Amino acid sequence: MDNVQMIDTFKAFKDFLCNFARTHSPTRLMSSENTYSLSREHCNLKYSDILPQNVEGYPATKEFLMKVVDILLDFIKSSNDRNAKVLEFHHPHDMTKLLDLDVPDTGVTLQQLLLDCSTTLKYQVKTGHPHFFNQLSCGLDLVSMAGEWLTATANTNMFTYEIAPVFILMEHVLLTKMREIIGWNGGDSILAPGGSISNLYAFLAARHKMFPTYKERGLSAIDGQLVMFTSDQCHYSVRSCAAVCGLGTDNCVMVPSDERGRIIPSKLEELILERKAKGHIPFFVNATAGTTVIGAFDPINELADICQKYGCWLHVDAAWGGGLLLSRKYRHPRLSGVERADSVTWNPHKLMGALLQCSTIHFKEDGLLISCNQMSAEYLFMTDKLYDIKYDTGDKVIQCGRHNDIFKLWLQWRAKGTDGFEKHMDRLMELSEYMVRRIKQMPDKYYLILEPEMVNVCFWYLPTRVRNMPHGPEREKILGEICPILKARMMQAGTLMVGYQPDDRRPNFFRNIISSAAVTEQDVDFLLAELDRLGHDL
Ligand code: HLD
Repeated sequence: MDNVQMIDTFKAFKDFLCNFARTHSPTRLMSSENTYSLSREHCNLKYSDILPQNVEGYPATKEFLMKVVDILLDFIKSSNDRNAKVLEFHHPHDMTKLLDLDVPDTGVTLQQLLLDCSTTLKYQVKTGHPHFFNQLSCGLDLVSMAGEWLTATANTNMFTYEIAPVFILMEHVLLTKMREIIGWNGGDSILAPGGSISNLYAFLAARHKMFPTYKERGLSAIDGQLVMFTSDQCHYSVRSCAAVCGLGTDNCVMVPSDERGRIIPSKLEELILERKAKGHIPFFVNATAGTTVIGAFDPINELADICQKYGCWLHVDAAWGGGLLLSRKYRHPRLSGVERADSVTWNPHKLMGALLQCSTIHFKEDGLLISCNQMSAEYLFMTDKLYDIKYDTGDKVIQCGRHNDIFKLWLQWRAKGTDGFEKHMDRLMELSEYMVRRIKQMPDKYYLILEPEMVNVCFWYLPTRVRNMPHGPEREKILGEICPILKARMMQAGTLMVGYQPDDRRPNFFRNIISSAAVTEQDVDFLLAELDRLGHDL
């Protein structure tokens, strides 16, 4: 065999292997897999054949990444296809068998990685599907997603201006704008990994403001028992501040709420006085703007009066309801008085539809974040840098590394404009009002639990057998038992996802969330018809 023959034989063998790999892959699960096949030239390549390891590897790098993009585009397409399922449910035990999750000693080919990517998305719940109503963060805003793609590619840490100059300036501009929308001039803000951590930042700043030496002296800086107050409907992260920060959850006082889920201000005052009488130090009140389950808004002005009277810090947890600050129609009375707060949590990844995750915490007073959290690590936050070091935001936080959560929000805001966000907020509220109207038009099939203040629509589905029963505790018990069964049917059918939970007043009920730009009136009609189709015989 001469050299040419040998090369030909080798090429033929390589082609055979290539085709074999394409058709016999153990995770060959996508019917459209061939679309994701690399060219013959590249199908046996591995990570080391592309950039950065192989400086000649740009053509293969490009082909590989373009195929990844094809996989992502197909996922986006099917997320927006109302005939496609929201999910393909398998129990963990069965799902494990469908996947090859092993991380091998010897790495796999790029071709296998493409199959891995497509298999991963095949079994992922499509949270951007118009029939996904399950979480406060629903939907897939494609401009924000484009931003996230760019963020991933830029792959930078947000602690210093020197490695993230553009993104740091974007944070500065956008957070200033958000504070203006709250109603403040000046102040300070930071993006945090989620609403819970944002609330923790508020707690830390409040304690620092009242006891500036706590940072150095710890517990000995406080002569007495600190107490915080929040409603019994608040997000659990508020209580977790008391556990994490040394108060103990017994010193996070849960104030009763009214039948609409709003804190009762007179009860708050009573409880503050009760604790003061014991010699405790009330210092922090949390108002929730948009409770997680019911979507209730605490009366901020009334709480601000009480905080003023007793010298407490007022924090507004508007992680959920904050988006409504952008709507002239719905902002008042829900968020009236928010400008009187000392701090505000506001998550653009919820109602505003920014990609997960994007959570902001704002302070009326500038300088607190830095003096509270600064540790002055000399290897990162040198004070003799070439630029104004106030742009090194990393020392304002208790984390070190910070993910870039700003670009996706900035790009989305550029696309929509503030007006576009206002229209978006109004549309979500109108769709929720539409859902409430439809529910009221079908009293035999649906029971509205309360008039919503937000896009949380809480209701029971009434199967045929309970339709003639008078509504009372006995029927509520049956309806509560039905929720998990109906939810299981939804997930097994794969056509719909709506959440359910009990609360302290009633057994399980459904909580529908409309926070996706994909949802239309027809989708609301589909949701109600599908619940009936799946649940009438329960
Ligand atoms: O704490 C919660 C956060 C989110 C979210 O970011 O989507 C609770 C929920 O959602 C929820 O859907 O109950």
